Amino acid sequence: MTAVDARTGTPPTQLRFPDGFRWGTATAAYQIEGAAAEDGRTPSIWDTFSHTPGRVRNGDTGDVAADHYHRMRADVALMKRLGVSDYRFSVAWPRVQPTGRGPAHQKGLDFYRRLTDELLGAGIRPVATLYHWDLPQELEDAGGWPQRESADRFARYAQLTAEALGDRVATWTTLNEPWCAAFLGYASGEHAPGRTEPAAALRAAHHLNLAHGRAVQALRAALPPSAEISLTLNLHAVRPLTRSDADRDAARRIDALGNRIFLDPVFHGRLPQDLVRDTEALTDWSFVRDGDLRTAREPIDSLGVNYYAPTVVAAGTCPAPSPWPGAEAHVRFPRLPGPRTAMDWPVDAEGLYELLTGLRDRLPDVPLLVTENGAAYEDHVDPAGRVRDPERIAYLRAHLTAVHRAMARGADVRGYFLWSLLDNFEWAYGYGKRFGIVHVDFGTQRRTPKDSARWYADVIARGGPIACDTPGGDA
Ligand code: IFM
Repeated sequence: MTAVDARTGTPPTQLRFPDGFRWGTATAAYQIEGAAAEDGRTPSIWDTFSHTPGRVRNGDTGDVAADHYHRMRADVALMKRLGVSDYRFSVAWPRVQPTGRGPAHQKGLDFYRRLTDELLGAGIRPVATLYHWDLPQELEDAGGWPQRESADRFARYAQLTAEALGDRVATWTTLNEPWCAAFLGYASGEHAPGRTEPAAALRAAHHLNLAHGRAVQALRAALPPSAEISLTLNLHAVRPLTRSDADRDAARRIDALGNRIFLDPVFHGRLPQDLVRDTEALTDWSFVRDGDLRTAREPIDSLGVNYYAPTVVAAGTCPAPSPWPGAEAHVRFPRLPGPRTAMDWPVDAEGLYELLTGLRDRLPDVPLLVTENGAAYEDHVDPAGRVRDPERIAYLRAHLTAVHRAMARGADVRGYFLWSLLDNFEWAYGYGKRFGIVHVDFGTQRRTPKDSARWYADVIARGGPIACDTPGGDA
């Protein structure tokens, strides 16, 4: 941390977020819980995928993960020490409704009853996500998200979960990052279930929107009127490489496939017409039935935004299969110079500012939560038992500064959830990428708070970080 601003020579600015701003951490069930076959849990698409040779680096699976299922109390105690006000976790569908059909499974629900009791006892508000990618394998065997039935099944699961936990969970998110579920899962095949069927991916996206709307209806019926219902999207901060018409058209295509394919149905009850045109060689969209878009537009109380890096787009081509059905012949994603995280993602806090101020303009009446933001770096416990992660602190400081700046310009951001509390199973990358502010030794399950954990606790205690020197980064 600098004593004076490098450019102006003035003392650093202490940013203050408003009272009541929600300071949280986030995780997801398959990434941390482990206990994959315990207490009646059945396999999800991620169990199948991770056990398929060649799908996940190093053959890693979520069988044990961070063993949170057995260490939940200690993990909540860690969060209490951080001082977070909120904890965003996901409920494992195959734990609470094994096979995705039939009645609720009480033993599975009991884990989330214990977790939420523990959180409430620690003064932490539980924020439950219903779907963070663990579709019961039986539902994939029946066709998965490209099949309409999955939306019906999801609504029923939402109802069962809300009936069980609605007395203690006030904030609910239907889906996490449906873009990843649809396009990494069914178009590029990088994620479970690993299919490379671009037309099916577009069907999946529609059925995820429908599932969201049906789940909102089920949640409203099961929860008290005070419940907050939300959806989390990994919106793309799309930037054309240049202002040329060709690059701008490439950016338009990615904005349609990455953002408006969800925003337009959910907030306006319509499909983007340019998307329909762009994808006409793949589908006529006749799977969209009367009333579906009205259902998808069921009102919600806030929008969750996950942001890691911007998406810079130019006219060109990209190799298929890609997560961009119908766009491969029109777009490329140039690699820009500058700092990168261990995921090889650029560090660019300006993208978060652009995203939040863009949403202020696109959806002026919708409160926002930053439901994920964070970075992976190569972390090690040093001989003194300390994990020094200055790059992560710089990343977080820059992004929080961007959030603060967006709020000062009218973006209605109500909270920030750092991804992630713990090092965890980073999907197709396995355990090689560490996003946690708490280091996990996956051999011993020992937890070591990193320097960033202490830094975040300090930020929460002060109500904000020291601003970084430059708007877009921490140079
Ligand atoms: O780990 C993931 C998380 O599950 C969803 N959002 C992005 C994170 C980092 O890749």
